[in-house]
Amino acid sequence: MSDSVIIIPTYNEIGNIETILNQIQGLNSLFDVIIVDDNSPDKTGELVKEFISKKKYKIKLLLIERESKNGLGSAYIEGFKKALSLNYNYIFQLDCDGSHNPEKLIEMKDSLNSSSDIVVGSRYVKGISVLHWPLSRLILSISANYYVKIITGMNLSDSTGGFNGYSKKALKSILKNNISFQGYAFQIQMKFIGNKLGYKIDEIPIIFRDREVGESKMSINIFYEAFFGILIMKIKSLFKSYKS
Ligand SMILES: Nc1nc2c(ncn2[C@@H]2O[C@H](COP(=O)(O)OP(=O)(O)O)[C@@H](O)[C@H]2O)c(=O)[nH]1
Ligand SMILES: [Mg+2]
Repeated sequence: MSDSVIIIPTYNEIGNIETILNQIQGLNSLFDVIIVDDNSPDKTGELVKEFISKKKYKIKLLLIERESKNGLGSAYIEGFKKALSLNYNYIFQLDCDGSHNPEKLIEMKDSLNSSSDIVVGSRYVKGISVLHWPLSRLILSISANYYVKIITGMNLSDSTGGFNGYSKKALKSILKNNISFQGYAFQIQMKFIGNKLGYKIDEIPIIFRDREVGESKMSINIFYEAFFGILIMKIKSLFKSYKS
């Protein structure tokens, strides 16, 4: 067992799951993987089960199966809790769709090991490193990040991204607080609480590529949740203290 684990939520990622696991296994450093699948109609979960039963991978691979599509945030919470119960020191998260290059995990782990408690893979820390996204989606993402910066006061250039890592201590205390969001707001809320609790956040430049296989689960509801939810989260934070 490695001291590090990657949580990967999946919903209809049959065309991507093998590629990402191959990439993770090919890294020079050892990372275990926990997949959280929401009973994907395309049978992503079944394929992972087959990988496990046939021992296709040398890395430790775990599958959490949930009954139905229940949102990214709650999938991550289940994966994070499992990782903490297994006592991993470093817990990472990334999308299954090829947008996040696992090679960056080595640098992210170094950061957690030496100087930070939370590490954020950032598309906007060094200009804009996004490939193949339609201009409309890029503008939305950049505007969202400005909005979050203004509302929350966090000094982060990419708070909506899903390529992040946490030390065991930071993750444990963040999860003691109520994490209520599901989409981009979830990614923001995790960092917001971490920041409130005084954990050191390091941003590492990443190159983000749009998925080539499968479909995005981004929806207008996820956008609304982020837009209004973050505002409410900020107002509530003025009257509450966070548990560490
Ligand atoms: N388990 C689970 N995974 C999800 C859910 N929604 C999205 N995902 C996964 O979360 C990751 C990011 O989702 P994606 O659709 O690529 O969002 P986008 O990158 O914002 O367009 C992918 O690995 C998806 O398969 C969900 O409700 N449940
Ligand atoms: Mg994606």
